[in-house]
Amino acid sequence: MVDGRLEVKPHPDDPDPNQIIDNFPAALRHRARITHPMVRKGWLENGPGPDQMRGRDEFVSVSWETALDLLAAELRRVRDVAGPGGIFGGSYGWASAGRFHHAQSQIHRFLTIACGGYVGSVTSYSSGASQVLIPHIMGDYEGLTKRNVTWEQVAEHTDIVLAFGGMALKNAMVAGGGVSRHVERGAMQQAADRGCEFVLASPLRADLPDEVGATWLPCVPGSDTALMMALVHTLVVEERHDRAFLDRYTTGWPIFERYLLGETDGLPKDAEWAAPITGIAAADIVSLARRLAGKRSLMVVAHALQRAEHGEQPVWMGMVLSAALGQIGLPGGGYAYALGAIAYYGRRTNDVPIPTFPQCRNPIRDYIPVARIADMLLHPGETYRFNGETRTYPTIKLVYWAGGNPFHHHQDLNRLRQALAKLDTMVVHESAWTATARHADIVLPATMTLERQDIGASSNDPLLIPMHAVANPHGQARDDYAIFADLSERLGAGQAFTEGRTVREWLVHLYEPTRQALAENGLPAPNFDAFFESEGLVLPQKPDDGGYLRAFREAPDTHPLTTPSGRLEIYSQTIASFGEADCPGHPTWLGQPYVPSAETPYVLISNQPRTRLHSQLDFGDHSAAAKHHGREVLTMNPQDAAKDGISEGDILKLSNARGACLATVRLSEGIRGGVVQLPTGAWYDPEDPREEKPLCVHGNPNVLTRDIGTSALAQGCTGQLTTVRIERFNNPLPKLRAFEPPEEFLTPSER
Ligand SMILES: Nc1nc2c(c(=O)[nH]1)N[C@H]1C(S)=C(S)[C@@H](COP(=O)(O)OP(=O)(O)OC[C@H]3O[C@@H](n4cnc5c(=O)[nH]c(N)nc54)[C@H](O)[C@@H]3O)O[C@H]1N2
Ligand SMILES: Nc1nc2c(c(=O)[nH]1)N[C@H]1C(S)=C(S)[C@@H](COP(=O)(O)OP(=O)(O)OC[C@H]3O[C@@H](n4cnc5c(=O)[nH]c(N)nc54)[C@H](O)[C@@H]3O)O[C@H]1N2
Ligand SMILES: [Mo]
Repeated sequence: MVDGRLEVKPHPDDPDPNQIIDNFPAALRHRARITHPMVRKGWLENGPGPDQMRGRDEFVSVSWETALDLLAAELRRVRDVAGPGGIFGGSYGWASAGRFHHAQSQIHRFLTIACGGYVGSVTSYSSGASQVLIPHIMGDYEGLTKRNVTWEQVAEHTDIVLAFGGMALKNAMVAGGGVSRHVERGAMQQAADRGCEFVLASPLRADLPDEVGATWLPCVPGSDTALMMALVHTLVVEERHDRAFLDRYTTGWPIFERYLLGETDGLPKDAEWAAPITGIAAADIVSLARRLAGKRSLMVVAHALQRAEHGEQPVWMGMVLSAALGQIGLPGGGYAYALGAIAYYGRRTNDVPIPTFPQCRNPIRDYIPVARIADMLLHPGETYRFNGETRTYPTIKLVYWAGGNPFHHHQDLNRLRQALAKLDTMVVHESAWTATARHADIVLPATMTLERQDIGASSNDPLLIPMHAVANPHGQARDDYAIFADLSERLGAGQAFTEGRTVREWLVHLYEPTRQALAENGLPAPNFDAFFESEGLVLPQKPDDGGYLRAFREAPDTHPLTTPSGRLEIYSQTIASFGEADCPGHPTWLGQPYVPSAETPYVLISNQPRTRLHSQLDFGDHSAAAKHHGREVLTMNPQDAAKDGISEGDILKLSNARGACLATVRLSEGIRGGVVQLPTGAWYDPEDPREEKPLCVHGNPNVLTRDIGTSALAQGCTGQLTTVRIERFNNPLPKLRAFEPPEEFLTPSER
């Protein structure tokens, strides 16, 4: 703190600091922060039950005592009438960097210990399709993303990088648990200086940094599988594919090859076939295939590609392309799925455990694939397919959220509002008035990272960071831990939840396994106090050994993959056995799900925001500075704009059958024609919340996206792409209220 004002600085050793941290100073005491426990008026007056007023009602400020008494009684009621299986505690979200105050761990531990469990969720919004697919076809998902080709290897060994969806520097600014050094720009620059060629297949040129001088293939969104097939087709017909690799390390190639060559369906997947689908000239595809062959090539597939309908296909086909090139398992070569998407990829892994708050084993075995929440609430008791099983949606009475923002992460927000109306009760811990908080019945103000002590750590970053409280809690905000401790007390499980420890005592306790492992390895192992007073502790890391793919390449018989065949599965017997309707048994072009029409002529990309982490601190200075008239900025190609009579800076209305939002427009030659891009993260701000499909006046793309799974195999989120209509908005600009606690929210003393 300097003169009472918070100053934030990057780590002194960071070669390429990010500016997202500039959101902190203004956010700390912003009026969007929640100051008191609040209860929705209708819930307070009428008690729990389905209510269309959720998100449309007023709030009443209550004391902590009252809020916790009401909530404990409601949790007891739900547990008694529905059992813990009536509570949804999936509570998906990134929360904050500290490992003790990690909200997901806190809420899961609380629900397990004090409520007897909860219905949870599996997989993530990040990689819902690949997390289910990869174990069937390659093996361990974590190992593939976190212990595979590193930036060090790229800098030193790679000859050609083909990145589908790119490796945008904006994305590697962040990592769960924190990141001490941003190495991505330097590593790519070093590779380029050495002569490594970079090729970007993406509708957005900014998906690779200018420094690497990439060849840009501005492909049609959703068409990557076809592009990859045409590359492999070219390799095969020109006999440039690595037959020996395919024979030794893969299974099912002959089945796939027949499909590829058109022997099964009469349709060769060649460059001529792919050109109109992908928007990339056949000659360019053929030339690229030739440049890839016989070199240390690295295929990168961004998470984004699988956050779309049929999202499994490009991930699987990316593996097949890499296998056909024969470089998997070599330094700097093969398949680096999701490299660059988050700063904990492409790094070495730590060789000692990092602190983890124990969640305890949830006795309720029921769960949903995380992105199916609205389906679950709208269709209790109905069946759905997931990873080869037919499952039944549970009947949920109460939803409890801490550390996530479904009004950021979920698709088709107007449908989500309908789903939430079905609940008896919705509880949210939040530090700010997100739309999720506004749709809750009980809102409990939570502290921010800057207001509490913690330990920052990530399994792929060597720096263990003491996190000191630099400010007092805002208003009456409390730590999630303190809230859950008091609730546990009321539910007769106080001691079991806290184990009698204060926050400081927990930090000491959680630090101990790391300290012990350091001591056992004969390394400096400072006690907790010494660590906490230090600038941070550098942890030992495993060698850059290429992980399980390297081991498999070197000795496939003694280090088989964990797939059923022990090999890379180009054809998966397991997936085929689930049935064609779930997912075909090998990568297949299933058609383009995002076809522009007269009604919705543009394909919308809603990707990760450059100026913030998801929706977090959207009210901070750095995020605010990038908006225009307070609205999120849409990027559009100048030719498209001219055709539609749109000029730079205009206010636009984006709409489709699901909803509508406003945005301002920036014109750029760096985006493919027919495609527009609006980042995620602007807070949902309905012009008239009473309407069924109100206009979001701020620019949240999830009012437009479709709430449907990637496939019946993985049921992943499909938020990245949709189709929209765009027109100039000529009405007076509606007022922004996303960051205003409406007057009704004020306590009598504040009025
Ligand atoms: N259209 C579209 N949608 C997408 C995506 C996309 O590409 N396109 N991407 C998806 C992806 S990859 C992801 S990971 C999700 C991200 O979705 P989320 O992780 O849900 O998004 P965040 O904004 O990080 O939400 C975290 C919330 O937790 C709160 N919080 C932070 N720390 C604490 C704490 O200590 N305690 C409590 N109680 N609260 C805290 C923050 O204020 C914030 O509101 O979005 C997904 N949604
Ligand atoms: N600054 C910042 N960084 C972040 C995050 C954040 O919120 N802010 N979130 C983090 C999280 S949780 C995650 S999971 C990762 C997500 O990592 P990704 O999902 O990979 O990131 P996105 O930015 O959503 O998408 C990357 C790019 O893919 C391109 N793309 C979209 N659709 C297609 C397609 O069909 N084909 C091709 N070839 N390209 C396509 C888009 O142009 C987009 O810019 O990012 C992480 N990094
Ligand atoms: Mo994510």
